[in-house]
Amino acid sequence: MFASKTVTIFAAALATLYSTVSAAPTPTKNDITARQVAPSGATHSVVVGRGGLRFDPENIVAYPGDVVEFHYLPRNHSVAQSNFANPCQPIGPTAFFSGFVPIAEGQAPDVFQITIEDRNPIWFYCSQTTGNHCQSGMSGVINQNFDSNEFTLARYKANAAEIGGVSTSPEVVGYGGNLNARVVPNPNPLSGF
Ligand SMILES: *[C@@H]1O[C@H](CO)[C@@H](O)[C@H](O)[C@H]1NC(C)=O
Ligand SMILES: [Cu+2]
Repeated sequence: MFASKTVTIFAAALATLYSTVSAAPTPTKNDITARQVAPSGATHSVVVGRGGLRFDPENIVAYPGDVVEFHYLPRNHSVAQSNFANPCQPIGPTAFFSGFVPIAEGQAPDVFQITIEDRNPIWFYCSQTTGNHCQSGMSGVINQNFDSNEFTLARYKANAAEIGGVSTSPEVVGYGGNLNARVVPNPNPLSGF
């Protein structure tokens, strides 16, 4: 449903572009629509545990319809959804959760995916309590509000270190409500990072 709507809008924008190709190059409303719609469907890979207790990248910009895909490096990490106000804790019963992924070498055979549905910030953390990963800075955000000096990833991490307490894991693996969280086979398990 999303895809066909996207195609329709994009086709309309393209038609407008072609019909105005010899006109003055002033941006039109339709040009702006085309630029906003075009990024849909991208997959953003996040490497869990690259460079120590962190996600890489840890600050992601994604559009509705994009997939964020988590690949795990060795140790025993997880990906869990929180909100800004309660770092290192599940956002509630709808929180997405990858489960723990212990791995000795290479990349885990499975990846964890969510599909972005809007531009609202999505906060996530590793809920590993052995070594206090979240309190040590293992957290990230999708679509941080860059107009705010308050709701930043740096502030989330500072709060996690200060008030994160002992991390809690969501009870259910997967879920994530409309984000449609799921564990799927790693499409490229032999690739290095
Ligand atoms: C991974 O971490 C979880 C949560 O701390 C723990 O229950 C599990 O035993 C660990 N697995 C391994 C293989 O260390
Ligand atoms: Cu971790």
